[in-house]
Amino acid sequence: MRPLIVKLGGSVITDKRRKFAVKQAALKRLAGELAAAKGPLVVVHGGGSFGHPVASRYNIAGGYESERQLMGLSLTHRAMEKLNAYVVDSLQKAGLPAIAIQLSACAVVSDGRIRSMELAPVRKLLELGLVPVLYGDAVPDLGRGMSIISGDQLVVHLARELGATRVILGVDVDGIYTLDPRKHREARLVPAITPKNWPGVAKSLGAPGGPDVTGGIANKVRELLTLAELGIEAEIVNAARPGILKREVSGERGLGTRITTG
Ligand code: ATP
Ligand code: IP8
Repeated sequence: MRPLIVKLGGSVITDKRRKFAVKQAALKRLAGELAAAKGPLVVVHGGGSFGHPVASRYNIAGGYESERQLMGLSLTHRAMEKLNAYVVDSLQKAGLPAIAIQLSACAVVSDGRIRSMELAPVRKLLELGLVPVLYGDAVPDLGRGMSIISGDQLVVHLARELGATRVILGVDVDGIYTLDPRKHREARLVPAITPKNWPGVAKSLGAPGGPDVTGGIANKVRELLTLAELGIEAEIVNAARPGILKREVSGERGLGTRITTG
């Protein structure tokens, strides 16, 4: 049951400039595009304007410092649950039997990294033909008390443990550029990132477009490079452009930035 893993970036399903603003139309379209996938599918989504502003306000990513963060952890998770409900609803409406999985109930996290995860239920869901939906979240952390696990780190862990056939990350730009394409007109799309050209590309990358507590685009690539080393190909594509995700889940390649070993 080797699944295809698709992440719907927070930049695509929410408006990162406005707190708790879901992009309903985009979500509906994306759910329809995902329905074109053949075979086992896992969907992961990011925090966008739901998880990030709350996590940032309470500095959850920095670990436990004071009692007020307890409410912060609770509120961050609740914000993510609300976004997740929109995602699951949309997938169901598109005919996909989606089911949410809560990260803090199955992952052991220490110092901001997933150390292990109970995946037997996820494997069984895939075997049955369901679509597990996971998301970046605020979680208890055995080292720091609490931390944030990004959807990107989660995708990489799942891909490794479930032996994914492929990983597709949908964002709101055409892939990875030499500079933030929203701020620099001279930014150029990088069609492929390898361990060899990564140090050069990494140097020029810009900051994320809103409060991002998990490191933005550079962190995304860093996580995906660890997968490439295991022979699992990953691609970052523009899911905000209608049809791109559908083509990718149908087997097309090279519509964005490929992360490979070269
Ligand atoms: P989330 O973490 O909430 O799931 P996401 O995965 O959709 O969000 P971001 O981490 O916000 O995506 O990354 C996408 C954003 O990164 C784009 O909107 C773009 O403006 C910004 N960005 C900054 N630097 C670059 C770059 N060098 N190449 C591509 N995008 C960049
Ligand atoms: O948006 C982080 O996941 P990401 C989720 O994939 C939270 O970085 C809770 C901020």
